[in-house]
Amino acid sequence: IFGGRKSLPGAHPWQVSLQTRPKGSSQPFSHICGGILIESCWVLTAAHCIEREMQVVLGGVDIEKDEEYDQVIPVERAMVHEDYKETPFALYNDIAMLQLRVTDKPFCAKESRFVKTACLPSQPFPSGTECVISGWGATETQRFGSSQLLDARVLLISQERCKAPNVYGDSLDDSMFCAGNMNGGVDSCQGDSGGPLVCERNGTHHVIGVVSWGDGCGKKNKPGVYTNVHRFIDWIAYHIIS
Ligand code: 4AZ
Repeated sequence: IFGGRKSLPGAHPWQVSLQTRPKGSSQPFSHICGGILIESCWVLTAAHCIEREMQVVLGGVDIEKDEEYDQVIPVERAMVHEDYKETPFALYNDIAMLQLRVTDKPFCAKESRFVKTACLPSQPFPSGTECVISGWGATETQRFGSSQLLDARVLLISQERCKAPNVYGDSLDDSMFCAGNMNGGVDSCQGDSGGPLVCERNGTHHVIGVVSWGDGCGKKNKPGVYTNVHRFIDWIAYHIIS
C-alpha cells in the first residue's frame, strides 16, 4: 500500500493473508497475496494469485509474528474464473474463489472480534465514493512489502476517466474499474493483489473490488485497477451453493 497507515487490530476483519510454499515441501509458508473472507469457508482473491499449495491466515495484523487471534486454515480447492485472461497490458476477469478446509464441523473460519465476513455488493457504488484498500504489499520504502497490515483511502474513478488514452485506454474492460488518486501517491501495490477494496453504506462494509493490477504503484494518471466484484455476484453465488 502506498500512502497508507498502520491498520488497527480488527479494522479489516475480512482481510486474508494468502500464503504458499513449494509443493510437497516442509518449508514455512510465505505471504503472496491478499484475500477477502466472504463466508466461513470461502475467500475471494485474484486469479493471478493462485498457486498449488496454499493456506490462509485470518485475524492478524503482523504477518511475521504468530499472534494470539490468528486463524491458520489450509485451502481445500481454488476455482479460477473460466474467462480469466492475462495479456501484456491487463488482467481480465481476475477473480478466484478459495474453499477452506472444514476445521470445526460446519465452520472453517470462526467469527471473532478479529475475523468477520465482508458483504457482497447488491448495487454498484457511484464514482467519487471514498473507499478503503488494505494489504501487506510493497510501500514507498519497502519494496518486498510491509510486515504490518496497512490501509489507505481511495476514490472510485469512472470508466470514462480511466479509459482515457493517457490513463489505461482500451485495456480497461467492464470486469474491472479504477480507484485511487489521479495525482498519484495513494495506491495498492505488489503483494496487495487479491485483497479488498471495501466501501461502506449504512454501516455495512461491501467488497467492491479485488486488487488486480496497474502500471506501477502510486504514479500520476495510473490508478490501481480492481476486479469489479458486482459483475461476478452470480458466479460467486453459484460456487458457494454448488
Ligand atoms: C502487482 O504487481 C500490482 N498499483 C498490484 C497492484 C497494482 C500494481 C501492481 C496497482 O501485483
